Amino acid sequence: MASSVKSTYDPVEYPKSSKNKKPKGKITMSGKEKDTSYDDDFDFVEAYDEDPAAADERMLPENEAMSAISCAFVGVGGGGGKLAKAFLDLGFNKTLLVNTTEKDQPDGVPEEHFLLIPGADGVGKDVALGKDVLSDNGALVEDSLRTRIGKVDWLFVLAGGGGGTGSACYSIHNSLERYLSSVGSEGKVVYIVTKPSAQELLNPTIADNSKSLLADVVNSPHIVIDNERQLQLLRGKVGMLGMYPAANKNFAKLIAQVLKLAEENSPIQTFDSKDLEKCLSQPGRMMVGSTVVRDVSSRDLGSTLYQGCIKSSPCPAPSKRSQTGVMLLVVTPEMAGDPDVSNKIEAAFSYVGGRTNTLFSGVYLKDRLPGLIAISILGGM
Ligand SMILES: Nc1nc2c(ncn2[C@@H]2O[C@H](COP(=O)(O)OP(=O)(O)OP(=O)(O)O)[C@@H](O)[C@H]2O)c(=O)[nH]1
Ligand SMILES: [Mg+2]
Repeated sequence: MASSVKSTYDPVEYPKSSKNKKPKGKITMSGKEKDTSYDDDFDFVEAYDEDPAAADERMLPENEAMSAISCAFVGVGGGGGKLAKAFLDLGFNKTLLVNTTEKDQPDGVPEEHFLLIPGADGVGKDVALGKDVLSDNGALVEDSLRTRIGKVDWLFVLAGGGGGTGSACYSIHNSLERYLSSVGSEGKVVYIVTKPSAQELLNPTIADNSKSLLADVVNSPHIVIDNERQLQLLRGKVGMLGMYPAANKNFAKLIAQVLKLAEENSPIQTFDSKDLEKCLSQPGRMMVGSTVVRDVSSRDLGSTLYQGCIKSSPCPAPSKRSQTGVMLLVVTPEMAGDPDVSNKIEAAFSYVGGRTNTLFSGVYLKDRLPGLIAISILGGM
């Protein structure tokens, strides 16, 4: 029945002059008239016999990207929307872009993925106004998630810190949680928020907005993307114009890879969906990073992998000892078959294990790789 719940915001179409027309038979759930010429004693059987309620045509198609957990992405504000688009581009169809204006929306996103919050045409970096507008429309957001996303377990909320809309995203937190529990979800809301570049932080409004967002999400599971770090990693590799799209795409691919690997089986060591959920539900900040090591004969492979993931991560470096740590390695069958490399991989896990309270690890085989690939997540910081 959930799919027949009508949005309170839908214009209700009342049938014209239906007042005086009394239906002859009984009207069934599908609105069709039913023959009532026989006894009523057994009419209950047909109550269970209805065609399933027609799927809501606004329901977004299922995700095509492989993932160990059922999830959706909600981008709030301009930057959040662009980040969300990067996930949509990878096949996460359960993606919704929420904004207070139609103007700063990324191109190439079909209309059904947009949710325009009425009441203000943008909030012009005013986070207090952003919070008012968003929280006034909490029910609209909640309702749209139910009708367009349907049932998922995990909700990733993406927002650019610094602006007025994205920085206000936590004001709909209760609505998001209500939506999740109303669909019987077993996951949580995970925030992915950006920190403005050094140049942008010189502006006090941007700095304050960003600070307020970071304070809002501090006790929720969240990932901070440091735009300064990210831009520095990409400077010289892509032009100004392509900087954010390239950065967003890289980040989305990194997260998508984690979601996918947790779905795959490994003949060596599997990081499964329960492990992933354990990490994602850890309150506090998460850091995600990856690296590739071409020379696997390196003596201190453990520190090379761990430090490499931290150094090339778009997230700020780990601030303290993490509660949970994940080390996923993707190796070629040759590497896995080499006893020397295998020993070093074991040592690498102990190295990371010594730096986190609970270590989750996985080793996956792939045929053609540029080297040994490591993806690490440190959580609960
Ligand atoms: N990583 C990343 N960060 C972005 C991107 N676009 C914007 N940002 C960052 O997000 C910050 C906030 O900008 P917006 O998201 O456009 O602001 P907004 O949430 O729409 O807020 P208002 O326009 O004031 O309503 C910027 O200062 C940038 O630091 C993007 O595509 N990727
Ligand atoms: Mg904006």
